[in-house]
Amino acid sequence: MSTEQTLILVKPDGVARGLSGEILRRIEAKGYRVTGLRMLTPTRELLAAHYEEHEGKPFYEPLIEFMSSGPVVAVRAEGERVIEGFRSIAGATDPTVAAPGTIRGDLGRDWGLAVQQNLVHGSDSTLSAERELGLWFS
Ligand code: DAT
Ligand code: MG
Repeated sequence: MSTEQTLILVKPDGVARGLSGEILRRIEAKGYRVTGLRMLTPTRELLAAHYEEHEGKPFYEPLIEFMSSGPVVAVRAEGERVIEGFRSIAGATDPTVAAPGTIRGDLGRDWGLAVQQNLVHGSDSTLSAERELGLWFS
C-alpha cells in the first residue's frame, strides 16, 4: 500500500564480530530491498544529531562513545511497512530478553557494559526514518 524506507545501522559490535553479512542476509531474506549501503566510522557530530532524543540519559555518553568506536554499516532498506518490519526482526532493545529468532535475540547478549551493545539500529517511525536517512544518506 505505501512503500517506506528506513535507516538500518549495523553497529560497531556487529561489524567487529563479522555479522554484517548475516544481518544483511536477514534483511533481504525477509524480502526488503537494500537501496543504499555505506561503511563509515561516524563522527560524534553525526551521532549527536542521530541520537538527539537520548541526550541527557545515563547511557547517552557511553552510547556515543561506543557508536564512534569503529566502522558501522549504514543501510537504506525499502518495502511495505519496512520500518515496523525491521524493528520486528531486530528484536527488543535489550538483547538478553530479545526473542529468539530476532537479530538481537539470536546474536546478541549482555556484555556487562554501561550501554547495550545490541548489533543494530532501526528507525522507529516514518518521521525518524526520514530524519535519519537525511543524516546518513544526504
Ligand atoms: P532502540 O535501539 O531499540 O530503538 P532506544 O532508541 O531506546 O532503543 O535506545 C538507543 C540505544 O541506546 C539502544 O539501542 C541501546 C542504548 N540503550 C537504550 N536504553 C538503554 C539502557 N537502559 N541501558 C543501556 N543502554 C541503553
Ligand atoms: Mg531507537
